[in-house]
Amino acid sequence: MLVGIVGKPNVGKSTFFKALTMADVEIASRPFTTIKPNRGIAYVKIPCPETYFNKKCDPQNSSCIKGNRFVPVEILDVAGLVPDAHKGKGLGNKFLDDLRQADVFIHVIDLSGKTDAEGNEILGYNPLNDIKFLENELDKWFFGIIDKNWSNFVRRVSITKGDFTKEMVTSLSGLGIKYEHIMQALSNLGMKQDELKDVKEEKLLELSSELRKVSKPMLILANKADIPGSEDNLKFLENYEVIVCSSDVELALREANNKEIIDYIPGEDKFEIKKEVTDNQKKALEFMESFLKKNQGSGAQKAINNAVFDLLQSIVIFPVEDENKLTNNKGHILPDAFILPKKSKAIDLAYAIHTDIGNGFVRAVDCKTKRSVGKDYELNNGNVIKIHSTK
Ligand SMILES: Nc1nc2c(ncn2[C@@H]2O[C@H](COP(=O)(O)OP(=O)(O)OP(=O)(O)O)[C@@H](O)[C@H]2O)c(=O)[nH]1
Ligand SMILES: [Mg+2]
Repeated sequence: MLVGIVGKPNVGKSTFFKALTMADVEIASRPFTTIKPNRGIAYVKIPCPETYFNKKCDPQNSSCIKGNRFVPVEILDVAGLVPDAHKGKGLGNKFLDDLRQADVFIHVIDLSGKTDAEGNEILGYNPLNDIKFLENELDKWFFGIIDKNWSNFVRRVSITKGDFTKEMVTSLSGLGIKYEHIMQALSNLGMKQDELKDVKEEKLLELSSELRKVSKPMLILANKADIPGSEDNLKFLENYEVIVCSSDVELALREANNKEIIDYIPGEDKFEIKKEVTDNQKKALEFMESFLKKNQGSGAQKAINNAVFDLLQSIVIFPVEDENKLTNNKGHILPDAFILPKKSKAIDLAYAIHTDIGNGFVRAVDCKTKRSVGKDYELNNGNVIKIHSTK
């Protein structure tokens, strides 16, 4: 699973990325600080089943802090996009190709309104402009790729007489477009599959835009909300669901936590001071404390969770090999956490663990209820599952 961070320059994309990954990346108050993409690992947060079972876990592919399991997802931070990027302005939009395989986008905007369309300092900029232009640039990017392939692919289907939609999936797989995305886009546009053959440019633009929306759903991160007056700009964004965030606060808290100045669990709306602090540190911590209280957290953890669990409709499952001890074959308790699509079945988990385990599937056990279940058992977020297999 890949989460892509997009937005105009100088809004805090790399700050958000750094806060989530703690990777050492460049941050500066000027446009185009990031040129080459930053790839890293962020973590979604869910309750760890160790609490339910009253057993201390020993995570192997994830980590656990005080009953909170943090499960890795890949995240990519790219250069800033400016209006008319598709015509080559700024750094152009070629670099978006790094995001072709992204499953979801987090669009970072500057809620404070202190950066213009190109990321230069200004006062009173309406952040609604950020949303409109970015959607347009992403659509043009998608259209550029789809349009380039379209005539070739219409010709190919007319020769092979193959299924148009299936051919389209093959031809667009580079953009991470799946069969169900095409069906969803057609349905949203009220189009039938047969109409695809005769699509003209204007309709193709519409179709590209719809495919962009369904194959890469996007959430809006209203960043820099710690800057006084930012909240006034929320009124411009009423038609959008946004997550209010201060990546700066999240980054400072995680750094203070790493230095053991405070005890902070990402996503919480509070922290504890562990050491004696200077007056300046105290002031900064008090400010951050009030930001967390007011916004139920910094917004950064909420954003990554929302992208993965709400927009992408994912669940986390904990497979174990020993259903009584809840261990793997090395004795690690609740070792792994797998991210799967919502409505996944026991058999899907078996295949996610290993093809052989899937092929040899006999039954599964839901370790919370101790119930034996079949391959069609629909999994729920947080389930702990043992798969019995002949392999
Ligand atoms: N007050 C405040 N400043 C922030 C926040 N997030 C980022 N900044 C500042 O905004 C400036 C730009 O941050 P970056 O993370 O480099 O922005 P970017 O979007 O990656 O910029 P480009 O790579 O140039 O596209 C820096 O001075 C950051 O310290 C925030 O939440 N609050
Ligand atoms: Mg950057």
